[in-house]
Amino acid sequence: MTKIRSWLITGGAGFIGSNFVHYWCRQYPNDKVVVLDALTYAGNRNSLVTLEGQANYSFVHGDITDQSLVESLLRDQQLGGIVNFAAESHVDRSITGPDAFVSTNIVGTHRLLEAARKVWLTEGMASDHRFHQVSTDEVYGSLGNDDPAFTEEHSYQPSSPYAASKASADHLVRSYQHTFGLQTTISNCSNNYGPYQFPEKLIGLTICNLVRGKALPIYGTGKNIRDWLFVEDHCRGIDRVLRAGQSGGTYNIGGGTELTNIELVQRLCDLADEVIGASPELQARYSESPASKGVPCSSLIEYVSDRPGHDWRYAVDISYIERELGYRPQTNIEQGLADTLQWYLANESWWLAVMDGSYQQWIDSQYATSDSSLGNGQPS
Ligand code: NAD
Ligand code: TDX
Repeated sequence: MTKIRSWLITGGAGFIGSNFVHYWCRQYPNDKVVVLDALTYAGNRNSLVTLEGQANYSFVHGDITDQSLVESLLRDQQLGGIVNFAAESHVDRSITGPDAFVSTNIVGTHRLLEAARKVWLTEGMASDHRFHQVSTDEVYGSLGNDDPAFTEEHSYQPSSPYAASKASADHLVRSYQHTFGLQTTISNCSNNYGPYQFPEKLIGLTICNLVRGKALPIYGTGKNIRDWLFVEDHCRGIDRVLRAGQSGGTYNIGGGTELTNIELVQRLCDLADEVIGASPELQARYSESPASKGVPCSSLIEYVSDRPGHDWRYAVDISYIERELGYRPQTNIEQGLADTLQWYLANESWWLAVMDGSYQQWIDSQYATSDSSLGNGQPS
């Protein structure tokens, strides 16, 4: 069991990071939490606004590639743990602009490791310390329909620049544990969904588009499969790893619900038809939604060109973390989707504010330049 009570949470203004900061401050109100975030397009300080002013919480606007900043935070604030959520996280963006992925995901992780090594090991500040890397199942590559789910022993076969950058970071983390004795853990999780997700990923995008009567783009055949994990379950999983995981350990965290993309979008459409259809207040607020006009939201579904190199299927085997640390997801997909839809319906000001002009331009450019010759990512 860890004795660490003071944490640097990098990328804490992003989707999973902000959910984790709320979770941690609720669970462990006496712990010190310092958030370091560069506030890229995906970072939003508003997601943490309810914590502002709390004695044990502080926010630092800065970059994880700034090693001297990280060193002084660890030293001056006497921080014994780092949980690294900071990343460029969207696969589509890694295809159009991989440089930022190399800089933040690889170089940034390396700078954090160096800062931790210097302050905790060389200067000897923290004999009990922990560097936790939040990683992804995408490092393992793509599965066929009948393949067994990814275990921790699965070889690394990343397909996209995003996945390759996360794989590199994982290797660096392991090398610092093996070579220098830094106490590290890694968790590789499946697709998260829930509140505060920037609406460029499938679930957030689908909800924000269907309430505005905008197209719901489905890449390729829509038959690619993802394993969906409610973000609060992910936070619980990381909690287990931080408190009881072995240094040098890797833990897969999955949600246990595999769906094709089209099944998932259809479920969200059906749910929105029901929820908005039953509420005159929501119909007035979201008057452009088909659900407000008695038309199914699924009428907005549009099949578009596939993502280049699109991984076919992800599925995570959670038996190791279940056996070792007692982790199990607690939120089933019905409840998780219903809660997520309710959150976006109630927080329109949050997602309208994050979807600024530059984001909309980027989305528009994706569809203007999509190339149908790139294949549908089905396994051969
Ligand atoms: P996100 O894109 O929503 O948030 C990333 C955060 O990192 C933002 O707040 C951003 O401002 C910050 N950031 C980016 N570059 C930075 C830099 N150089 N210095 C400091 N801060 C920086 O991402 P997310 O979906 O919350 O993902 C969090 C982590 O979980 C990432 O490491 C991602 O690879 C991993 N992950 C995400 C998912 C998922 O489904 N979203 C699944 C598996 C793993
Ligand atoms: O508009 C869309 N239409 C569509 O069909 C979008 C945005 C996505 N998709 C498809 C592509 C994927 O098969 O939906 C699936 C999910 O796509 P994303 O939400 O972009 O997630 P994915 O590419 O699976 O990667 C996610 O999970 C692993 C996160 O973005 C990563 O950060 C994480 O590591």
